Amino acid sequence: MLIIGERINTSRPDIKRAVETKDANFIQEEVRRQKEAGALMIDVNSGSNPDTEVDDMLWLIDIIQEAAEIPLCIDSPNFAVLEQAMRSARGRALLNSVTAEKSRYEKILPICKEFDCDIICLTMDEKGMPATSKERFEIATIMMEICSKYQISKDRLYFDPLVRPVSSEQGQAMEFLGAIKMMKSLGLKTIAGLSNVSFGLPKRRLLNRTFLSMACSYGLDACIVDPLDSTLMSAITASSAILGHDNYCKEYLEAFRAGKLG
Ligand code: THG
Repeated sequence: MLIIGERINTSRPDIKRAVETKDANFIQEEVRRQKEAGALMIDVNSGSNPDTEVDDMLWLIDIIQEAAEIPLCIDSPNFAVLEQAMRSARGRALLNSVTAEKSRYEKILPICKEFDCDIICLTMDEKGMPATSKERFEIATIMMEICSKYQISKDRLYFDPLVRPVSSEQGQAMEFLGAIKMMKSLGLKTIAGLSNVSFGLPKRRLLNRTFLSMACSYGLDACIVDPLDSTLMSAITASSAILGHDNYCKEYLEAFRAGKLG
């Protein structure tokens, strides 16, 4: 499982404050903690203030790269932010994200081609976010065709069927999982930010980790999560053992010995 740390996001008040006061130490500590907890990549989102999004993103990238050797997941709907961020990112960043909306992919896919990077495709189009697994899957196949016109191979793509809160629409979590299953049957890579599932409910972490375990069994390849949630990280390790992805349960046992199973 590719674990992407979600904490560097200006929608979180502590991060917003650190960006406004240019508190580099705070950000760098958050990066080191996520890496230490098992994040393999760091998501960076500075979208809470659109007026300063580009500058904030470039500042964040600089100080994150000063703190740790870890690939970045550049998280913005804004093409100008994505382009400038890709220029500053060391190594190969993951571009988060593009959709099947023409006005967006026309600008963003050429950047992916230029930087030869992996890219997250959100399964939404001009009509918005689809409700069923079938519609999500259909948008994914359309996006695959669009990307192939830009000579971007499907191995570069991670499809995100978009998690919606179970509190407002009870069928949606299963529609999401059904979409993962259909995508995996075509050999596509899948990704999700899980924590939307628990929006509006108490004990969010219980829902997040239960949903993540279920998504693992449907073949989810990557997730954007809080790696400091040790019970969630433990659920990933346990799921991997149960699914037969962990030979001799080596990683499970190592996590246990390191005192990491919560
Ligand atoms: N798909 C893709 N990118 C994404 C998302 C997605 N990027 C943004 C988001 N969703 C994933 N990132 C976050 C970052 C922070 C929070 C949720 C998702 C968040 N944090 C709360 C906090 O820190 O206060 C609470 C977390 C908790 O209760 O555990 O809400 O879906 N491609």
